[in-house]
Amino acid sequence: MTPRNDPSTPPLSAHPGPATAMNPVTSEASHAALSPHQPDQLDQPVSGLLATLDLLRVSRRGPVLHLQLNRPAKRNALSDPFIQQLHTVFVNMPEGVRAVVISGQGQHFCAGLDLSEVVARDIGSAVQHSRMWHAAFDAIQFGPVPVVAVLHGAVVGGGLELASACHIRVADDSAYFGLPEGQRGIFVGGGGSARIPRLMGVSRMTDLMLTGRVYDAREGLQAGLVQYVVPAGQALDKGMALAQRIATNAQMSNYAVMHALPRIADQAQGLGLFTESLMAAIAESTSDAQQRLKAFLEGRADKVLKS
Ligand code: 1HE
Repeated sequence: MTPRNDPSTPPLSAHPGPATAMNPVTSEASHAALSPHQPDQLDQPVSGLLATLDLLRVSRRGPVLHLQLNRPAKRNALSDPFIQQLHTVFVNMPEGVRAVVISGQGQHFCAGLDLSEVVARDIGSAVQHSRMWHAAFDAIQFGPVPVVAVLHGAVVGGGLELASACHIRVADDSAYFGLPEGQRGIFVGGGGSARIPRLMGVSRMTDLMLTGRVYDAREGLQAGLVQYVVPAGQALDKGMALAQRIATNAQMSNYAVMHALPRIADQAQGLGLFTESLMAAIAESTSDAQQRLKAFLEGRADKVLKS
């Protein structure tokens, strides 16, 4: 079986010309994916299409692709080309990448929607604008590989929507979370109403939107917005280490976690259990799974130990 990317929307390439969507998962795990964490590896620049994206700084550390939001003068506010460039990356994932880290340049992760671009739109184009964000963020959530968001400073509005499309969120102590749409006279449009309540519940999101309440990093952790909080300045190291670890998993297992788990959670229990049985059978039938199981039974694999 060769699973494919979910997003059916064509790539919103910021560049003319065909964008080649890679096949995200092969039936055989690459041995590159099994290479151990190498903390001394340095970020390498990428070449080709991804190197031409001016709003993202893209580099690679072994199997991990690092995307830095690169518009610090505007606090990484998400303009239309910014959203298109993010989408382009996830439908043009370089061969051998097994996990992605997204972080922000400057003092803040992301100030959300570029408010200077919000002009009076007719209803049709406003819907299209929101759907463009949906397509890009779906390409992240249901894309080829797991994504770790590294958060610091402001993570607000569309910035929180972007973070919520990622699979793991690591915040440092400087991070704070808000949804100022209410104050701006608008509504979430980047998938926030679907994703954020799944992390912290409708009532907490309602509070943030109605009252303008801002959570600090610890409150974000307690609410379920982030899974890790580390001291200021350490989130990138932590996020990178997690991504390197994720990259050593069997690709089909990662695929199942990203694509099957959230869908099963949305299904009635009977449907979910049936979906689970299919996904479990697919995962354990890969040669990668067979090799890993054999390695454990022969005493060649790590045990699960208390950390
Ligand atoms: C921006 C934006 C932006 C900064 N769009 N230009 N998002 C918001 O409501 C958050 C608005 N931004 C802020 O509250 C603050 O800028 C921050 C707390 C994020 C950062 O403050 P600070 O003091 O570090 O920076 P600054 O001086 O406010 O901003 C620096 C520049 O970035 C300045 O431009 P400059 O030309 O005067 O230097 C700002 O105008 C610009 N800037 N944030 C445009 N967001 C799909 S729907 C999603 C809906 C939403 O995301 S609503 C939430 C929008």
